[in-house]
Amino acid sequence: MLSTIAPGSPDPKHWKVAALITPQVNESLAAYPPILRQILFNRGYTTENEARSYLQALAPLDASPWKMAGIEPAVERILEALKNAEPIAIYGDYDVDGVAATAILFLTLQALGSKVRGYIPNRFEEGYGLNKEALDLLKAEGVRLVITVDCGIRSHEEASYARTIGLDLIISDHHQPAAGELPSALAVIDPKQEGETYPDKDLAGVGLAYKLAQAVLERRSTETLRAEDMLDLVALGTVADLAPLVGGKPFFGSPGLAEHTPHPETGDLFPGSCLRTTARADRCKCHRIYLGSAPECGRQAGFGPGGL
Ligand SMILES: [Mn+2]
Repeated sequence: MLSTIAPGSPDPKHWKVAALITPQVNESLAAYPPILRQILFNRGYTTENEARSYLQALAPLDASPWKMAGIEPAVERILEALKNAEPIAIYGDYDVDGVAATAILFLTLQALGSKVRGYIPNRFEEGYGLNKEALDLLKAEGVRLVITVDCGIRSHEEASYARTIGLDLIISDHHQPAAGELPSALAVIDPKQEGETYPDKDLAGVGLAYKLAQAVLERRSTETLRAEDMLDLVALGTVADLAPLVGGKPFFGSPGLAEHTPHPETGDLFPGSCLRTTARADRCKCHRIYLGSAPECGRQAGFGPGGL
């Protein structure tokens, strides 16, 4: 009863207590100490196999990029652009997830010999997401294919506009689509779209960019870059975006942090060389990314001129 709370006293706490492990799961996780069993259960790991691959940070077997809706037509179009040497733009976002996602596809397409550029909209002048002026600018530069990362799923009007000015658009975004129709794009990759059966619905924008890069590199490999070389960027974007570290993400996080491949080439791409900061912070842990590299990267990205 509200009247029982003295004026000025803090609101009473409302604890949300997670469900207790079921006897059946308790039995199948018997190899682990009780407290770990309960934590595993709370995170959705209910069998010995699932628990082991989670704890060992292995990639889940069912996480092939080809299981994602939109990947196949997206890869087809990217390969066509590579074959015809068409200029490609990666249209990102100014937050850490968006910048890291842009860097992943930039590095991938650059390694495959593409004329690729990153585009990060200016936080203050352009705001979040696709905008028509930026699309006009890219078109005027000769870009034929625009790939969004971490944005675009609600840009219905801009997607139609891209079509009218002759730009092909691939949307990759992890945000919730609006009810009803998806934007009209050549391909839409979003684990939250209706009918999507891909198991990990909580990938950050950078996780989706990685999945797309992985699929492209499976079809057109190069000696200069492996998808796994970019796991540090996946770790950075995932942790910064507070995406839950379940599903395929421990796999992203663990080798990414352990290998920590520097990407000096991305340093020149983004304002303040924010991604160099990440490369320097070797042997870092999630909390060091979250409290160290990510805020620095976030502070520096998005304050530069739109377009980069
Ligand atoms: Mn994001």
